[in-house]
Amino acid sequence: MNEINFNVNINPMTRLEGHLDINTIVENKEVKDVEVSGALFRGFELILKDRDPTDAPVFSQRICGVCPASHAMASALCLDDALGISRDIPANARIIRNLILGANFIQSDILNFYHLSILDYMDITAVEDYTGCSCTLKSVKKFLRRGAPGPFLPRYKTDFRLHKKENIAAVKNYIKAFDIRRNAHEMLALFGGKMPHQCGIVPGGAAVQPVKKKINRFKRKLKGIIDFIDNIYHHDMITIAGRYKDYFSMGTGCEHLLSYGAFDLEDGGHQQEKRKRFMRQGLVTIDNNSLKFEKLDISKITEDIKHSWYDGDDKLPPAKGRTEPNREKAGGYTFIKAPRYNGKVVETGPLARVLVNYALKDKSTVQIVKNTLSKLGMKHGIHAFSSIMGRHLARFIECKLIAHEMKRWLSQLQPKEPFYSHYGEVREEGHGFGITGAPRGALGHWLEIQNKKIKNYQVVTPTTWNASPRDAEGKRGPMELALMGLTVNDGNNPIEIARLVRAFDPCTACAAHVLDPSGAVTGEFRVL
Ligand code: NFE
Ligand code: MG
Repeated sequence: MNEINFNVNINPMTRLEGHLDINTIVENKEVKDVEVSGALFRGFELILKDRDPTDAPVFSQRICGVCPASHAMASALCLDDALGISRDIPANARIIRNLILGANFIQSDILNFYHLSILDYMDITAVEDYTGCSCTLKSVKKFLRRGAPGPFLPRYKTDFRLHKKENIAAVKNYIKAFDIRRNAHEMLALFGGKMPHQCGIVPGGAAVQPVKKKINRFKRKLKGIIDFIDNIYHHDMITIAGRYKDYFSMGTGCEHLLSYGAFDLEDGGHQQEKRKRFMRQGLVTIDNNSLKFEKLDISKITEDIKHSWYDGDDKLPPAKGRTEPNREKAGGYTFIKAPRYNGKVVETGPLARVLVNYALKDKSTVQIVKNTLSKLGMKHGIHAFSSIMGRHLARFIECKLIAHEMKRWLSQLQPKEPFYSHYGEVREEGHGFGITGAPRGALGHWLEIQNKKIKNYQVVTPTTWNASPRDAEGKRGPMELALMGLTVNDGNNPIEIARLVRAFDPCTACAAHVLDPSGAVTGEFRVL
C-alpha cells in the first residue's frame, strides 16, 4: 500500500444497525475530501400519510429501536400541539414522559460508551492472561479462545493505551454495562409498558397512573444505575479521556451547536422559549474559548436536497417538506437530507446540549464540566469539548445530570392526581410540531392534518443534522466537516475515522470508504 495516499473500505463502521457509508479521500495521511452517505431509504413519512394522526406516536417509534421514546415524545408533543391540548397536559404526564425519556437516554448513553465505542480504546485481549477468580472475566477469556471471538476480534491494530489493570477493570465494566442497560429498560417499562416501542407516552399525557409501588420500584432501579454512572462510568470515562488527551484536539466540529432542549420542567406554554427544559434550548457558537448563545427560532430551519436522493425543492421548512425518493438523481449521494439553521451548518447531540446549558450558566452543568476538566488537568477549557473525546465526555456529563435529576422528578409525582387529558375529536384541519432532545441530539416532528387524516408528516432526526451531506451552497455537513483534515496514520488501520464517527454516535451502521485521489479502492476491512 502506498504510504502517502491510501484507500480503505470499512464495513460496518458503527456497532449499531443501519447503513452509513463514509467515503474519504486521504492524501499525505490527511482527510482531504469526504462524503457521508446514508444508504437506506426508510420512508416513514410516506407510511404515515393518510393515517389517523393519533397513530403517529405508535408508527414513528418504529423508526428506531434505540431511541423510540424520543420519537414517541416528539410525536406526542406534535399531536398535543395539533389537537390544541398542549396547555392541558397534567404535571404527572409531563413527569412520566420525562422519566420514560430519561431512562432511554441513560441506556443509550451507556450503550454508546461501553458497547459501541470502548472497544476502540480498551484492549479486551488483556484478559487472556487473567488468573484471578472473577467469573465474568474468566468467561470472557474462554469466549476469546473459542475460535469465533466476534464482536471483539478481528480488530484494528492500534494504540491501546490503558494499563493492564485498567483494561481488565474496563472489560468487567463492559459486561456489567449490559446489566445496567437492562435495568434502564426495565425501569422505562414501569411507566412505558415495554421497551423498545413503549406505550406510556400518548397524545394527551401518559397511559399509566403513577402509583406508589411503581414509583418505589423505579427509585430502586435508578439508585443502582446512578451508582454505576457515578463510580464505574465516571471512572472509565476519565481514565480513557486521560490516556487519549490528544483526542481532545481531533475531530473539531463546525462550531455551531443546536439544542431543542429536553425534559419539560413546566406545564403548558409554547415549546419554544416559554417552557423551561432541564436540558435547555438554543444555539451556541464556539468562539475561541467563549460561547455565544442564541435563542431558538424553528422558522429558521430548512432542508436542502441538492445532494440527496430526493426530488423537489431546496430550502423547504420541515413543515412543508416533501419525501419523493429518487435513487438515480444526478449529484445525489445519500438518502439523508441537509437540514440547516438560518443557512448555517449546525451540529447537535449531548455536546450541544451540555454547552447550551453551560452558556446559560446552569449550575449543575457548570459544576460538573469544571470538575471534569480539572480532574483531567485540562487547561484548554471549554472549546476542547468540540472534539472526538469531548463528545464522549459531554455524553457522560449529560447522562449523569439526567440520572440525578430523575430522582427529583420521581418525588414530584402525585399518585392520586390526573395523568391524562382527553383531546376529544381529531380536528378536521390542523398542524403542529414537536421538538425534543433524543439521545443523539435535536429531534423534530412536523404534522399537517387534513380531513382528520395525516396530510404530511416530516421527521428531522439528530443523525439527519449530523450526517447531512453538502447543502445547496456546497457546504459540508457536520460530520463531514469534522472528518476534514483528520490525520489517518495507517491506511490498514484507519482507527481515527472509526473513533471520530462513533463519538458522534450516528444511529446507522457505517461503511467508510477511504479512496485515493484517483478514486481507487485497494483495501477492505471489517471493523468490529
Ligand atoms: Ni436511531 Fe435517534 C437518537 C433519533 S437517531 S437513534 O438519539 O431521533 O438520530
Ligand atoms: Mg425527514
